[in-house]
This record gives sequence, structure tokens and C-alpha cells, in this order.
Amino acid sequence: MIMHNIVLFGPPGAGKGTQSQKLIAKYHLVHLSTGDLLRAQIAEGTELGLKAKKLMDEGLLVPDEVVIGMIGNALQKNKQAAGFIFDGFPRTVAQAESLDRLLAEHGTNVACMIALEVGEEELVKRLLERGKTSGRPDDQDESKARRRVAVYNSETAPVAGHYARQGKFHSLNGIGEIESIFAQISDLIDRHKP
Ligand code: B4P
Repeated sequence: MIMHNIVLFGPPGAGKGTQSQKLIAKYHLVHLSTGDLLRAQIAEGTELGLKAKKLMDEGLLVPDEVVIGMIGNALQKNKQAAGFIFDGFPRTVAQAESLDRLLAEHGTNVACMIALEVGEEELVKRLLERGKTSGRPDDQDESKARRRVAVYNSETAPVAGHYARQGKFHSLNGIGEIESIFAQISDLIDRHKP
């Protein structure tokens, strides 16, 4: 039975992927990163991957129905999981509404959303730094990094209100030592155990 579901939230480069790796080792939850799932489709050269690549390389969001479909499949495949860390999803209010509905179909819900707050200059710096080694086209130039932040501000930021209205929104400063941020996230997760 899927029980303990955490949404890790924040702008591109805020540290969601970095913290997710540490959290799955500690809590044995299944990590669902829509960015990673999409990049796997690109690597396999699927039709979905080809369409997604064009949008991702430009720093734009992939259509809701594509990512919602991927998450629905992943939930179906992991019915025995203790819970999930959702990383980079939901990124629109429509995705959040779909996530709530999909989890309800499995008799569960989001326990809490944890947002990592980082300002635009630091985000751009981190993304360009990662771009030196990641090979990710969306990390390669400043104008794309800034477009991703702008897309976050217009399309993704309202998702915080969706979970705030459910009393599930928590926000942390995402600037600081990775271990210290991890300790603060762990504390929030422990306080929201079902
Ligand atoms: P994602 O793969 O989700 O990636 P992200 O936003 O770049 O990164 P994240 O916040 O995880 O950063 P990380 O920890 O690595 O999205 C990529 C694209 O996929 C999107 O633009 C979109 O096109 C598409 N997509 C994905 N999901 C979608 C959805 N649901 N709907 C529609 N489209 C979707 O950190 C970045 C860097 O910072 C790293 O190099 C790290 O080392 C560094 N860092 C982390 N924490 C730090 C700290 N505390 N101090 C200093 N540096 C730190």
C-alpha cells in the first residue's frame, strides 16, 4: 500500500534532484523525477522522447498529458511501494490536480510539499556550472536558464498555493550546505509520517 508521498518543489537548479538522491537512500521511497523519465525517453529515441526533447532543450514545459501519463504508469508499476518522492512534478496546477486524483485512486495522498527557495542569480549560476559536465542542452546557456526560471515563475509557482490550501506546503532556504538542507527536509518528512 502506497502510504508516504512527498513532493519536492522549487525552481530549476534549486536542488530537488540532489536532495532526492539522499532522501531515497534514507527513507526507501521510490524516486519519481519527470525530468529523468523524459530524459530516459530521449535516450531510447522514442516518439515521445523526440517531441519532449525539442521543448526541454528550449527550457519549456512538456505537455501536461504526457507527464501525467508517465506518472500514472509509474504508480501502477510501483503499487507495493512504501511511498514516493515526486521530484519536478507537479509543475502546473493541472498536474497537481491529476496527481491528487491518481493517488486517491490508490487510496493515498500527498503528505507534504517541501519547497526549496533559491533566488534567480544563484539558480542560473548552478545550472551553468552543471552544464559544464552534465551534457544537458538546457543547462548550456544563460538565456535558456533564465527562460526556465521565468517558466517556473509563471506556470509552476502557483502549484504552491494548491498545496498551501490543503495545509501541506512547507518552504526552506535552498541556499546553504547540502547536508544542512537535507537535515531540515528530513525533519519535515519525519513530522509528516502517516
Ligand atoms: P528537471 O530534470 O526536473 O530538472 P531541474 O529543474 O534542472 O533540476 P533540480 O532542481 O533537480 O536541480 P539539481 O538538484 O540537479 O527538469 C528538466 C526539464 O524537463 C524541464 O525544464 C522541462 O522541460 C521538463 N520537465 C520535467 N518535469 C516536467 C513536468 N512535470 N512537466 C513539464 N515538463 C517537465 O541541482 C542543480 C545544480 O545545483 C546541481 O549541479 C547541484 O550540484 C547544485 N546544487 C544543488 N544543491 C546545492 C546547494 N545546496 N548548494 C550549491 N549547489 C547546489
